[in-house]
Amino acid sequence: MKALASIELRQLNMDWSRSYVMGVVNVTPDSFSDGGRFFRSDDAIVHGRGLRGAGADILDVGGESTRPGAAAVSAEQQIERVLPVVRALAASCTVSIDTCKAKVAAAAIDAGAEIVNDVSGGRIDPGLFEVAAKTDVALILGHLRGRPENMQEFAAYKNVMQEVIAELSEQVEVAVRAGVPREKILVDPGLGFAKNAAHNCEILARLGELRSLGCAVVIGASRKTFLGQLTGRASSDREVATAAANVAAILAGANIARVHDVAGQLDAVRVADAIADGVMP
Ligand code: PMM
Repeated sequence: MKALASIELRQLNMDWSRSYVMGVVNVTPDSFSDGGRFFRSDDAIVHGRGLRGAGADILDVGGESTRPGAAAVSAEQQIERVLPVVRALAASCTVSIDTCKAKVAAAAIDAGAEIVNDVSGGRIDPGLFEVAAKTDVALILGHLRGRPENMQEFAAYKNVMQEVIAELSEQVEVAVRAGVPREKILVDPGLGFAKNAAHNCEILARLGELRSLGCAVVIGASRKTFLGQLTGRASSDREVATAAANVAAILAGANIARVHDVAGQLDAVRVADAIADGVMP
């Protein structure tokens, strides 16, 4: 398979010689996994700096919860929540903006974000492709069917990995036609987004197939519901389960792990990288 092109950002050169860790900074009152603990922007900034200190390569700032059934948040409200946080954190770390909305992406890029992380892969607001094309940011396209408020109604597949790859491939091509450089596009199979626990496990087992798209792969398993279903544990007690999923994902070909507990997951990522180096020539 062709080697992945590196993605060079202002403060980070992702050359894929190792895996990268993206720390989650939710500025929402209702994210399922950190329960709105960082809703005030000052708290979110302190939290983001802590994740950076713990070794995060990227801080993923989001102002809209995408948990199943979550209500949409207007672009204006998202901008009000995330902008001070993006501005403060981008001064010393690579920041991605977690949004499905073009207006929010544009405002966050103005404030210093260098990656747009869209869990809908541009399906909710295709204007996001033009914003990414004009600004030369990196773009993470996630796989989602429907919208966060109704996505679980669409969790039906004959062959989940094949369908995820086909649907992500369509979005990659739309992005390229809109002017986003192919080498700046990353893909994410969207664990939990229109998927049940069995779908998520099959995706993790077959993650290597996603590499056929020629893009770096992002994985977001951290504290998700399916890990609770597998272990019986509450979201605050899923770090071991998260580590297991991250190691499996990295050994199968993931390049970036999106996590809440950077310090803990960094250990798992480093071990997975060493094992991957050991078995891959
Ligand atoms: N999951 C959530 C939010 N953003 N972004 C990417 N790229 N991949 C994911 O799996 C993902 C994401 C939802 O989780 P949270 O509420 O714990 O942030």
